Amino acid sequence: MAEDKLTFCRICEPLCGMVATVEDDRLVRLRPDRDHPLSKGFACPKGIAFAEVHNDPDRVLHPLKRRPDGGFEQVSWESAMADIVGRLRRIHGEHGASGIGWYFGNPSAFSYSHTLWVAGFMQALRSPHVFSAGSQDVNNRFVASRLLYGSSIVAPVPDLGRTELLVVVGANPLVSHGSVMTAPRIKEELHGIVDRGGRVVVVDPRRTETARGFEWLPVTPDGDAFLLLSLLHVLFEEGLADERRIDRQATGAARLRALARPFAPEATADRSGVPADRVRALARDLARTERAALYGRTGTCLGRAGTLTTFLLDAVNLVAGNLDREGGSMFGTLGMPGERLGGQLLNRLIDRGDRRRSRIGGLPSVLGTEPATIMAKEITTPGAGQIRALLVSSGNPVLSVPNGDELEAALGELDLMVSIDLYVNETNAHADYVLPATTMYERDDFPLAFQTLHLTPFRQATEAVVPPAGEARQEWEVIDELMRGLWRASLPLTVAELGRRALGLVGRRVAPRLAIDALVRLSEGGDRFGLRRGGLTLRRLLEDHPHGTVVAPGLRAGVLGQVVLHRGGRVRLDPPQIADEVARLDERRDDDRFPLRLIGMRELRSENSWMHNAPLLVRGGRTQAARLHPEDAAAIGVADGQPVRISTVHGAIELPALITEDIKVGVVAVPHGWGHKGTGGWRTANGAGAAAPDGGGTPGGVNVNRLMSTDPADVEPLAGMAHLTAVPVRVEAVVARQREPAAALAGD
Ligand SMILES: Nc1nc2c(c(=O)[nH]1)N[C@H]1C(S)=C(S)[C@@H](COP(=O)(O)OP(=O)(O)OC[C@H]3O[C@@H](n4cnc5c(=O)[nH]c(N)nc54)[C@H](O)[C@@H]3O)O[C@H]1N2
Ligand SMILES: Nc1nc2c(c(=O)[nH]1)N[C@H]1C(S)=C(S)[C@@H](COP(=O)(O)OP(=O)(O)OC[C@H]3O[C@@H](n4cnc5c(=O)[nH]c(N)nc54)[C@H](O)[C@@H]3O)O[C@H]1N2
Ligand code: SF4
Ligand SMILES: [Mo]
Repeated sequence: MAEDKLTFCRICEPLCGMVATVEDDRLVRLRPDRDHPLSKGFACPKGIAFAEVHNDPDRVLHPLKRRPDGGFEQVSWESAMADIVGRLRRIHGEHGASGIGWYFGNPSAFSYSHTLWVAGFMQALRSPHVFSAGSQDVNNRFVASRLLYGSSIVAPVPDLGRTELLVVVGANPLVSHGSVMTAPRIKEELHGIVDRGGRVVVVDPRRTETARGFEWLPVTPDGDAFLLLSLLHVLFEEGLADERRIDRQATGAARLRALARPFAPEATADRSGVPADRVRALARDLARTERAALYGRTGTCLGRAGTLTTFLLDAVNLVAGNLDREGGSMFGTLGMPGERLGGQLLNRLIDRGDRRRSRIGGLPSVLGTEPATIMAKEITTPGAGQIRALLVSSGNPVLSVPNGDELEAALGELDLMVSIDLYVNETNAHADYVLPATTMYERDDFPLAFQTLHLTPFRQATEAVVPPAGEARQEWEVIDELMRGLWRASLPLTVAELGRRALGLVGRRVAPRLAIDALVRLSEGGDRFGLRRGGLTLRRLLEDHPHGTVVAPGLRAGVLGQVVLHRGGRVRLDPPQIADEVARLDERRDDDRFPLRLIGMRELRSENSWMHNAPLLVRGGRTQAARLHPEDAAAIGVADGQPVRISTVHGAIELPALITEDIKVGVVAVPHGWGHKGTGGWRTANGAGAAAPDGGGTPGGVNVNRLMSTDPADVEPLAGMAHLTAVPVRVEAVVARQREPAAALAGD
């Protein structure tokens, strides 16, 4: 019998409400939840197509073990776990904790139990080698926040519902649906700004889907720091800075002003690609519009100076008088008693881990994770601290981190590799074990990581809507078993384990949902453990509010004193690290061999590397193509649909050109997440993405990250961010002779 169950999507950050139709414990259909207070019946194609992922015949449903001939065979959980624990013990004995590494990918952020248990495990093990998708995504945000606010975990969000001027820098919310902010129906939110008589300006090298709907301000890739310094220059020098608010909210403004002084718009136009008069006009608008906000995302994170750029975005908001103000850039809080103290303790813990420098390259850690760019070298470089065993959960770093070829080769050198995933992908194709994970609809959940990023404070939790398929298990259960196996084998006791013993919890599972119940009860709308009658508990949230519940009508202004942990609750505008980064801008040199700039882009029907196996998402013929301006195409003599070769010193890829006026001259845009070359077990993805008119595409697409550098000198120094946008490249037409291998693969 069919039954509808209420839940929510956890592929990307809007967390849209979903109705799952379940028949005999099988998920048969997903549709948007019309009664969800925020998403109100919206879901994107990926959210709907997830039913195909869930029921994918290529999904891994049993533990797989590598056979000597390289293939996989099905084994029992018992034998897999016993072998893994035994080998980890041996490696730990011979090489110490730092012989063991863990990479956890993007989907882990959407599972509270997964995140908490990986962190707990690696903390207990005390290995420095924890890696995540963060160093390819957002770690610069955490470091900029640490400098500005004294807290790594504070991030402002643009108050879309009340702003009159939104400046989007390096984000494409009409496709990505918004990131580092949770705002379902974001397209409507943006149109709402214009309907109220306001404006949306999109600063991007490409006239994106978002830019096309609003005002496009083209920028040179990686020119943002120059543009932002010039905005500050104009705000200060034209007397537009909101001095009263600055005095109240911040320290170090005089130094920031001095830092921005040499960056008059006339002096930076060359570097930012934005004409001086437009910069001056924008600065004036930001200062004079009552409610204005600047918002930046991956386009501002993945260049050479992501921490600086993110720092400057917030600084412009503050100096123009738009920080911590309705309609401006605002801070979400949990509304918990003692939240500031809790933040202080948490940050102290984070800081302790983050003071470490990596063995290779001496790079910083962020939230306890090292830059994934150096993961391959940490595996291949001999000496104390060399990684011998790697665990990968919900990640596909061969396609997502710089230089996938180097990483792939490195994986072959490991003594043990274990992955927990839904699929055999291009990364865990090299594993000794692939352990089957539950999908999001087979686990209970609460979006822990996104609680303070909601533009409308909101709580929703879900139970699993179906039992695990096959022998799939939740990540935390696997990790729990690993931990118990290792400690039973009497690894040195850690503080965490001593705590467990003291609490009499030895041999007992502490379910992660206990922690979530406490958070729901203590935060806004919660029952405060009985002090507030009728308030939320996790159980009430699940039973009485299956569509979720809004806990406050909007974000509150005037919370800066609470969220900022620097002395006096004031934002710090003059950290020396930022002055150093500004000085470093001068060191940028062009290389005539690589005259174009490569940028990334996301596609509506992809989610990084992992949804190309869903027939609904790849139907109709999709081509992974390189967007190129007609002038650049003419210069190399390539016509629309014909193949181009893009190269750097690190590698080369070939894919069809898509010639378009919607990109700045000198810029080429290529989507990431492709490059399914048949090593992974996803049969549809391996053939997708090649539908160019003349067959110039490669089935499975190509991995753009083959072009990227893993030289520690190319890693952003403050946050260890990978350099993935504004990458200098050469683009050439592919002559027929050169492209035989691709053509052969395409079968023509
Ligand atoms: N459909 C879909 N949605 C997704 C994802 C997906 O793969 N597909 N991925 C999810 C994930 S993991 C994330 S992190 C978010 C990301 O969310 P967004 O950051 O909003 O997504 P992008 O489309 O990568 O937008 C980055 C924009 O920056 C521009 N850009 C590139 N270089 C520069 C530069 O130097 N300066 C400026 N100003 N702009 C630049 C690009 O042209 C692009 O438009 O999206 C999430 N949502
Ligand atoms: N050039 C370039 N590279 C980029 C980016 C870019 O903009 N340009 N963006 C970067 C960004 S923002 C990100 S977030 C990274 C993503 O990088 P990764 O996280 O390394 O890769 P994904 O492609 O997201 O792969 C996720 C894996 O998790 C599996 N999975 C999905 N759901 C679950 C689950 O519930 N449990 C488990 N155990 N597994 C699951 C999928 O099958 C897939 O194998 O890519 C980064 N790489
Ligand atoms: S935008 Fe799409 S993928 Fe993202 S949460 Fe909503 S339905 Fe899921
Ligand atoms: Mo991401």
